[in-house]
Amino acid sequence: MTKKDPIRVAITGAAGNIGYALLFRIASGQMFGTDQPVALNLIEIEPGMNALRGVAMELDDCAFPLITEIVQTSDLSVGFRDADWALLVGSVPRKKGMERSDLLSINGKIFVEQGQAINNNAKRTCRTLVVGNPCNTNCLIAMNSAPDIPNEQFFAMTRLDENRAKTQLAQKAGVPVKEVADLCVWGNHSPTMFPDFYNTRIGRKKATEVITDEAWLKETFVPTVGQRGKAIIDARGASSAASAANAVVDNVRDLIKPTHGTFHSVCVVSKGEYGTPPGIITSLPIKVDAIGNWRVVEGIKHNDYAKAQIAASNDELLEERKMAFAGLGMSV
Ligand code: NAX
Repeated sequence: MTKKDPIRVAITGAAGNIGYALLFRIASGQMFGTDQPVALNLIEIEPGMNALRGVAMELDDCAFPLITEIVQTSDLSVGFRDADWALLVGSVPRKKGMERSDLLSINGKIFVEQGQAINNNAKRTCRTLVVGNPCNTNCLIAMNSAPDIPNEQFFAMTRLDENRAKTQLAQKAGVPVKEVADLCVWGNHSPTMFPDFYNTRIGRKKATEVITDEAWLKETFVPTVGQRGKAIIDARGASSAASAANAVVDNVRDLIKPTHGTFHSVCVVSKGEYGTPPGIITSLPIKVDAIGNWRVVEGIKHNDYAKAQIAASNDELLEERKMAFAGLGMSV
């Protein structure tokens, strides 16, 4: 067997809650495969560096056979150097008294710097997945700040929303979650997202043939998925971490191997598919072919209700772009 070169993965916010749940899964081979060596570039801001040292010590103490190197840094040019993947998890949370426009522009600045650092230091083939919120707009800003890297290599995460939605439908239908497929969450990773139950399959049937209570689907299922993050904070006193890390693993794994028989929700740059505004980062149904190229699944039909839901979420993304770009002096 030939020895594989390591995949270099840069992770921001590496000492945070999601980082702590994510690193060990990458290091154990769950993201790239159990025969794929991995080098980790762990990036934190200066106040997080001590905690990061502790996390790196724990990674050492696992003696993971796949790990070839662990870099710890607050210097973005070191952190993104030669990266094959950039997982942008760290961001500034919304604090009391902060307007949404403030949050967008504070994070906007971070993602300008990170996009530029990816552009100047990572491999040309580097793929970037943005998790830190507001993830769609942060991804758009990073993408626009990295002109030498193709736009198609930038993604933001709605996979956690897809996973949440699948489980809600499976529990309602009383079937194992693996029976639920073709569930695309459309739009923004925010409460306006639309988990499209009309085109979802449960087993061999349409979800709406298995769960015939359309009022429950519209009035309970859709808001439950949209508000799930808040429900977890209310119950746990902390935001989703292990499930978010799990979604990052699912998302990357399903972008590097061919998709068979279904599709997944990924936020990608719109080319106007399904009437979405071109140029924004919006969640669409994505399939990956045998040579690793992704494409938007065609031919999905939406009724007027679904169209209105998707349009409202994309309008919110246009508004976010307007606010963030105004704060950064960027133009569309
Ligand atoms: P934490 O506050 O636990 O950790 C964030 C870490 O990022 C901290 O260690 C902080 O020092 C670091 N950080 C902040 N700014 C940074 C920068 N400029 N460069 C490098 N590191 C930086 O948050 P955590 O629970 O890990 O969540 C991280 C982000 O994920 C948040 O923005 C959160 O809103 C977002 N989420 C996104 C989800 C999604 O589905 N897209 C779901 C889960 C989560 O809510």
